Amino acid sequence: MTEQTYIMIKPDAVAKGQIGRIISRFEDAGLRIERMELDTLTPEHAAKNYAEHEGKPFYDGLIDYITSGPVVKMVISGPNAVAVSRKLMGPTDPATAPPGTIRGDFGLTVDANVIHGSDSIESAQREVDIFFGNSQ
Ligand code: DAT
Ligand code: MG
Repeated sequence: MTEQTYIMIKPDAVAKGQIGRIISRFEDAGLRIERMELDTLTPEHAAKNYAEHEGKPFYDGLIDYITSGPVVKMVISGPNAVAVSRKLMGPTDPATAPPGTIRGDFGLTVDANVIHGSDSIESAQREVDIFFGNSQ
């Protein structure tokens, strides 16, 4: 089933010049880029995106990091786009993400883990609306 998902290349990867190679992973898999924008997140947008993590020990650092420089915001679509994107990204911590995954190949530590991708169809709809919708 064709789905949409929200993908965001994080500030560390943008700063390291990895945008093109990361986008290629999605295109190589056959997924389609529907929307794309380079942008620096406001603390308000960052807080909305990461509301589920509020109160956790890493939350303040996560908000500081994700607003620290430009990110690439994307809407990506295709069959099973949510699950396929999560598979291409790999596990949350680049230290344990296998080679061949985006986090395994382009990152080192969990606090700067290269990329965000929605974890469910519901999250994807919410996140596309936060970053590309009228409520932006
Ligand atoms: P994911 O991004 O794989 O969905 P998550 O939703 O559990 O992972 O966490 C959101 C982000 O928060 C994650 O991409 C990086 C950061 N994070 C998670 N756990 C962390 C930790 N133990 N220390 C530092 N940052 C962490
Ligand atoms: Mg998550």
